Amino acid sequence: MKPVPHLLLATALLLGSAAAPAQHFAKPEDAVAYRQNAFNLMQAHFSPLGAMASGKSPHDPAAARLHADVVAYLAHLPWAGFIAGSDQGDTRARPEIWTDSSRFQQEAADFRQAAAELSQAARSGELGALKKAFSATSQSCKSCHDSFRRK
Ligand code: ASC
Repeated sequence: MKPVPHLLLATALLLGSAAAPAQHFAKPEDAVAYRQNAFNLMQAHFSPLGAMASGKSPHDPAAARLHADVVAYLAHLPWAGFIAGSDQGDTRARPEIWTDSSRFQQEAADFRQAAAELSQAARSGELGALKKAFSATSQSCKSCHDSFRRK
């Protein structure tokens, strides 16, 4: 077993649906960049899983495990970037993130849980499990975007 994915998984499972520690940002735009970078990296590792789930690319269980572990780990990161005052500038974040923050935090927790389950599904090596967990995770992305991200 490769040490890095294993360590990532152990950490992601340990964290469970808990939030990551707070970050310090000198300026609101640094917080925006931080969360956007986390989401961009997540997308880069989520999309090959989608290709496997849809049959656009062959099921490669080892690659799926690595991608899903990375997604499960990264799922903890962006939330710390939604600091007060970072609703301005180059962002699609809606004000509801701050005015309805308990619902936003619940969406984030649900997503971390979905991503942890995606990682477990990928580690089963079963394509059916991967498809199901990919779909559930994708629904979780969409649910949050529908309420909290501008078009
Ligand atoms: C992605 C991506 C998203 C989500 C979302 C799921 O690959 O970039 O924002 O999945 O489309 O509905």
